[in-house]
Amino acid sequence: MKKLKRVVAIHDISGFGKCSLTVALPIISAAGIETTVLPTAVLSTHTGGFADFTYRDLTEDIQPIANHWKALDIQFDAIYTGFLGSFEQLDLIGRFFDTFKTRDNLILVDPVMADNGELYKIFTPEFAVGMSRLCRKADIIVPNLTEAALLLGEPYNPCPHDEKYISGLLKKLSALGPKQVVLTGVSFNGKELGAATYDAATGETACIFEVRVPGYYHGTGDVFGSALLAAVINGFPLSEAAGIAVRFTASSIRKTAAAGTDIRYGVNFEQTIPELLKDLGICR
Ligand code: PXL
Repeated sequence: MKKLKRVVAIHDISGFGKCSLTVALPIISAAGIETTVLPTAVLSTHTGGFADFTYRDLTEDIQPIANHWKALDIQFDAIYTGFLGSFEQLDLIGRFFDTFKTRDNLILVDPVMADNGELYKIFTPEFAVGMSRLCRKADIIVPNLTEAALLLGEPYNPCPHDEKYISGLLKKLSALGPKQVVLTGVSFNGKELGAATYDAATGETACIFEVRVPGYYHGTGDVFGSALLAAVINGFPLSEAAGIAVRFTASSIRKTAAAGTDIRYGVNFEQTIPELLKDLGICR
């Protein structure tokens, strides 16, 4: 039997409203990858559309947890970060990267902080600058278009875009440090939505689209990032991994729309896991 690959997922736990660790853990585990979790905060719900959510910041626990894992000589094939719970966590996670980065593993940073042209209310503009610094240490980053603009210190341009603009963004983001960039929420015509990829090693850019389902479904960035990482760890090249993640996310959204579920509740990724495993070549 081959040894399992191991990922550490560093995101919050939002108890209700599927996103962050409540999607990363099941999706990555289902793809046959051991998933260690480092929770950055515990909330009653995510912050996107629910009033009065509780918020327990776990900043103080990060370093002791990292120290314990280091003492146990735990190693990771990938480090996957998403929603960070405080400004201080940017530095702590940067240190975590320095401690657990090896020549063979990869760091995937999803710079979760903004969408639709706006920073999430709990973050400040300084957080975006700190996130840009953290992204320099990553091998792969997965920003949406709003996060891409913030990382580059540029104004946000709403959809639709053209190929020249997207390819320019991809290359500028890669120039920050990460060799591979996946931009989400890309659309050239408003009817189809998907992702664009850039691999600095080959100079290749690619775009993958599915028909857009109207409405802003919560947690889709985390569903996408988790499936992308699962595909990369399973050996798929970046553009193919992004295709797998786009199909998985779009199919999960379609099922949620068909069920008429509140868009704040998260998407029906659970019913789409069999399709993901087929796409990954794990099941027939
Ligand atoms: O899906 C991104 C995300 C993760 N975690 C929390 C959030 C959000 C987006 O709003 O609020 C707590």
